[in-house]
Amino acid sequence: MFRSAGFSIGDPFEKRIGQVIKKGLEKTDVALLGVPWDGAAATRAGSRAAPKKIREHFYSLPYQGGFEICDYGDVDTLNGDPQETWKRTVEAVKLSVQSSLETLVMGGDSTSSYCAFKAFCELEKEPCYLLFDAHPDVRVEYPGLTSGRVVRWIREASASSKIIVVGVREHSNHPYLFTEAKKLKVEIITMSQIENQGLNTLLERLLKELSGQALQISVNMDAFDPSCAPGVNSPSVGGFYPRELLWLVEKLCQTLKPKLFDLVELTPCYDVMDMSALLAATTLSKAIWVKRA
Ligand SMILES: [Mn+2]
Repeated sequence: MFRSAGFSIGDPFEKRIGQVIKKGLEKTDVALLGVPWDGAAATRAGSRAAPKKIREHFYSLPYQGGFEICDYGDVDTLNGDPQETWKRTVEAVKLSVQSSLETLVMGGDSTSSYCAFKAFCELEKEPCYLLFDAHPDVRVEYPGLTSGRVVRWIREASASSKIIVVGVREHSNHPYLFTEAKKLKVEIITMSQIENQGLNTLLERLLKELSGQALQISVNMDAFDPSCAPGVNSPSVGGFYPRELLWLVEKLCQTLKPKLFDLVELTPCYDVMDMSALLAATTLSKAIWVKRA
């Protein structure tokens, strides 16, 4: 007589992720972890609401089978206390990576990705960091907290890790940032390069550069074009269309099997009819590579 909350489709042959996902902190194939914190968002705040919003859509996606999934919940973040929040995030991600084959982290601002990387460095020697982002995030200084320095911090956390940022738009970044990236040995692949060379060439290059190494993949939602993902902290036109980046994420994850995947800077209060939230949830689903026989 009653239907469970959140599920309006009653097809008995269908299972949604929300119907099979476990809760708590048990050993699992795929772990889901939220970081509801946006204290470093210098422009459009609101990504603290992202984990809740992404869950809503992620739980409603059809379960494809072949893996166990467990929702570890959200990090107990502290509004106004970045140091303690980051410390807790590092600990939570570390525990999650140790308890699963693959951890999916839902930010939060992009400092969630930095904390995830710090945790990963405690478990793996010089892990690679592949980021999809419109910006290189290597600012030298900035008044107050900003997510615009995250890639610089990642370099500081690991001097020799391979760091690649894909999808950067020249028109949204000052030229000095490209010089800084070079100094930091951060490889930048711009959207114009991708436009010229095509997606297949990009995929081949990334697979070649990253195969056989411990890897974290991060998707900043501003990597997508704002026409498809308006609900982000720092929109930049000329980005990936959903089909392109979903395809790349799926191919990369199936082959490289990253232990850690994060998605950051979805800002639900700037979204239009949840289109960015649904895209975020779908991106996470494409990142799942665990497949049991
Ligand atoms: Mn960005």
